[in-house]
Amino acid sequence: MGKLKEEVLSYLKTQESFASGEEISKVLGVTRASVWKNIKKLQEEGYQIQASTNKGYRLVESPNIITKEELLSTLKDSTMGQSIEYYNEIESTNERAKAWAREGAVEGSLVIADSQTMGKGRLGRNWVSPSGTGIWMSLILRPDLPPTKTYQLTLLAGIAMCEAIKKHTALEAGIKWPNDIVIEGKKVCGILTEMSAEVQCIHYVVVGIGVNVNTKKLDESIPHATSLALIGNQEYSRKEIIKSFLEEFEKIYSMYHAKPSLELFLPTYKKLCITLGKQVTIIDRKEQYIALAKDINANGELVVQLEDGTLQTVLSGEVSVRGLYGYI
Ligand code: BT5
Repeated sequence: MGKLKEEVLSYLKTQESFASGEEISKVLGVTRASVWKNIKKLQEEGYQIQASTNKGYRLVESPNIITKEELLSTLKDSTMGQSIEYYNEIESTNERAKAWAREGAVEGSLVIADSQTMGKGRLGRNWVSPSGTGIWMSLILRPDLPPTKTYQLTLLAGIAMCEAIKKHTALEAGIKWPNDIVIEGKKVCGILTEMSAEVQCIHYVVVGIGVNVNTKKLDESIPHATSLALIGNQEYSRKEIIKSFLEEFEKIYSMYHAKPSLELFLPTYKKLCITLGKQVTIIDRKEQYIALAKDINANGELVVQLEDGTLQTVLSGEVSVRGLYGYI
């Protein structure tokens, strides 16, 4: 059923005006009754489809929901998002993506959920993922890279998400090294990259991304968080942001894959990186110290200057970076 519904939706999208039931049934090679059945289903999901006895059907408006059909119908020729699993509710899209990757999911496969009951941050932290408001998704990659470079994909995903947010909302998002996307000093998006690898080769990488899009009231447990809607004072289309992200990421990823170096992307990353030039507290497993964030090096590591003047590199994944007086 899903496939035909998706095809009917795709067809209506290509039409400027009405398409008759007969025309649709001919093009798709199905009966008029099944066209009508699928139109009804789309209407139940919130698509406004005008039906006229003489003229046929016309898509007036798509709802602000994320469905697999909707995404697949807008992502025709891309590798990223070519295969999608969608859940109304799931424990964690990263966990499902890892299982799917072990089952053989191809590169670009995407798991999306409307809500997560056990969304994960880094280092065992929790990610708040309520229904109807956010983007909670995990992208499966199978890069031909040494495993030590995997964390660089997090930086690239951050750039792609900033671009997607800017394109769709015109809001200026920055990156708090390494993986938080921040607007007006508050976190709107987090990225969690996980992988399965041997010493020399990567089996798969899962890039998990959470974005607060239309959240009106954030959970009390996350006072330094915000949403695109709270900043921009309007609701945004989750699927358009997902689509823009996948397009941006696909471009960046293929360039990076052709020449696995951050060189081309560092200027953009540094421009977006709000951590640079700030006094930060570095918190790792053993200790906590204050330093000045000076630079991002060619590997994507943060270079900090300690109080005695010595420079030190900080690897992502191992530490948290906090501003001296709060989150950034
Ligand atoms: C992250 O971790 O920022 C990575 C978050 C990745 C979430 C995505 S959603 C889809 C996929 N499936 C998953 O299960 N996870 C990924 P970290 O840097 O450790 O930040 C976690 C911290 O951010 C928490 O301890 C909270 O303080 C804060 N936080 C939790 N939920 C938040 C939210 N919705 N918005 C902003 N901040 C949040």
